[in-house]
Amino acid sequence: MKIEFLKVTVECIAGDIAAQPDMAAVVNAANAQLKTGGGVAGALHRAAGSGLEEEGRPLAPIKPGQAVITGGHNLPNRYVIHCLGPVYGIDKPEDKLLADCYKNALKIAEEKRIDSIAFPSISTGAFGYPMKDAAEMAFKTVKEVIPALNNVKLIRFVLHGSEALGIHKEALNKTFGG
Ligand code: AR6
Repeated sequence: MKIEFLKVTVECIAGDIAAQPDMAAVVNAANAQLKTGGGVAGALHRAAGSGLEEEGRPLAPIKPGQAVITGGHNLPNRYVIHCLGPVYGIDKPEDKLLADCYKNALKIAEEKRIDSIAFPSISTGAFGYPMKDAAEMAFKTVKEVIPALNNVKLIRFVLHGSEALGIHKEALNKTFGG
């Protein structure tokens, strides 16, 4: 499912964030140390190889809401933008910190003249953020940022499974529809 808003396409698909060869950048749901982990971080680091962790080491630690950029190493993408999402119930205010992840990632993408960027659903796995709330915050933030974008033309959300896709489709409609 996709929508177009001010010449920027926002789409949701089910899939694997580590298998998006048509995207210039993919976003990592990182840990503060920019090391491999479970979920998204595990998938990206496995596919990228050890060079991703090596490049991340001098950039760590990062804070909740922050984003940093590295190369894609063995991934099919030129860049990885690493965001540290808030741990739900611990890093507060969660909604602002989650919005900061999307804002800061898109800001970096814009600065690097990246035209296509794929996000996972940050914080909704190990970090426990309820997915419906996270999806609504993600799209609200994207909608706010789009008017300032000149280079980014495609923003893709890559969701793990059909339930996650359904939640995101509904939130996308709610945010951009009507
Ligand atoms: N592609 C797309 N989405 C995925 C994939 C994948 N390959 N794998 C999982 N998801 P998480 P967080 C979904 O835990 O909550 C890590 O271990 C998953 O179902 O990756 O921000 C790090 O090291 C969920 O909806 O990220 C950190 O310590 C969403 O992606 C911590 O976990 C995010 O799940 C970050 O936790």
